[in-house]
Amino acid sequence: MQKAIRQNIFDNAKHWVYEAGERIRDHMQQQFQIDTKSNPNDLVTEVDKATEQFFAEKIRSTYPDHKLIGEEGYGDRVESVDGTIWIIDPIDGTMNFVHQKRNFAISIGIYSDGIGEIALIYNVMDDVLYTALKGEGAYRNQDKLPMLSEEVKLETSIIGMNSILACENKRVNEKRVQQLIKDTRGTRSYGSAALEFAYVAEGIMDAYITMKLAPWDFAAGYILVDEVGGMTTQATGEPVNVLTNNTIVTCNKQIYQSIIKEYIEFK
Ligand code: 2AM
Ligand code: CA
Ligand code: CA
Ligand code: CA
Repeated sequence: MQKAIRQNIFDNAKHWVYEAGERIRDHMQQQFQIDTKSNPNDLVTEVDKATEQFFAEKIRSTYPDHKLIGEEGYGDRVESVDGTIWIIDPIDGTMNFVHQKRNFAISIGIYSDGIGEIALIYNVMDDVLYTALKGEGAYRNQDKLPMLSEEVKLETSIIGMNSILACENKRVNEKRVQQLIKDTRGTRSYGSAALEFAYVAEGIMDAYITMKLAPWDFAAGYILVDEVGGMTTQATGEPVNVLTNNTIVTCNKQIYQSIIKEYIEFK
């Protein structure tokens, strides 16, 4: 993607993210409708939907040839990575949004012919915007994030994961996951995949492991972590596919091999 074109898209995306964030904060002051999707704990609100619609209208009127993949169904049917694709989660961490009124993010990854070019992850209530442009590094607000430390070791690492991973688990050997928890300094679970990626990119968490993410959960985070020299693959070690659900390991490179080879064992 041409640099000037990319900068124009990024500038608009950033502007829209801040505007969407403001709308979400306003909307939260009023009553909003909460529904469930696949199960009673799978929440969606009218704010999730309104936010995705807001982006869909902006993108379609400004860039009619771009495509959109979004969680709430206002996107396009996208079957190939050709062209420019916006992959958007209007609210990542809806359960946090509903229950905690914080710890959720707007996540936008923009891909050109399958290559991740632009990432924005906006922690709406903390007003912290993580951004990245391919090859130009990653930022937390105005501050450039340093490359991830080469000194990181598993025994002093903090690892993000959902507690379900360590319980009885159909996909991976939970005994190995429990051993990983014992062998690291500690675990965290923030409830927003996009923010967990951002924390890995920021170096305040050394890995994030999960058995199921949709494209809108990881599209931005993948680009952000890549820009600080981190590693992201499926938990099998295979490359991530941005058009499908994936298992994900994203982490500091120093501990990647150990996590994949010694602790994640598919049944
Ligand atoms: P959401 O809030 O946008 O639905 C919670 O641990 C994280 O997992 C959030 O990023 C959440 O995104 C995501 N998530 C929730 N349900 C999911 C599902 N069925 N598949 C993949 N990711 C999911
Ligand atoms: Ca959801
Ligand atoms: Ca999500
Ligand atoms: Ca969401």
